[in-house]
Amino acid sequence: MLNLKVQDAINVQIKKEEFSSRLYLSMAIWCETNGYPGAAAFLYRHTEEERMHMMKFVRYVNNRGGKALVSDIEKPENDFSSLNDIFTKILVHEEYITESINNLYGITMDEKDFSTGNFLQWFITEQMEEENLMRTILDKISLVGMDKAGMFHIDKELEGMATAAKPIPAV
Ligand code: OFO
Repeated sequence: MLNLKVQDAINVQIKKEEFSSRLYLSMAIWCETNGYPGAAAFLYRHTEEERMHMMKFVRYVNNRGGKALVSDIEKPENDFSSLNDIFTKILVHEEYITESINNLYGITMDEKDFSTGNFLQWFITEQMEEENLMRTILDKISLVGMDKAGMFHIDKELEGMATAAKPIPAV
């Protein structure tokens, strides 16, 4: 049976993962309607990844004899000023999620729930990878500044990343 404190903390994380998915969906829509089809493809994929994260937590809670919770969720921001604005906000958001996963891990250690701690290792690695990826993209965006041709290439590169990415595993 899953420790109740851990279950409650995971249910809060489920809400955050769902919010991440909806935030990236909102960003993808902005990109698609503002001439960045590659960034849109990249972010549509990221939307699905976040949903997969959410589902991983949902299935984990239920499989451990607990009950996952679907919560009310706030509306994400839906107007952005540029790709730079979007990727800056993604990085800030991912840093917040990393902190949240680390806090969750801290709760599992306090509660001596080592199985959940072990389960969280996947997310800890995932967060490091996501932060690195977003930092790399943001560096490139900063480098081209307002240059339209540079932006076009970044958009193409993001499209390539979306196409080359492995299929999202079913949870
Ligand atoms: Fe972006 O990793 Fe989940 O939230």
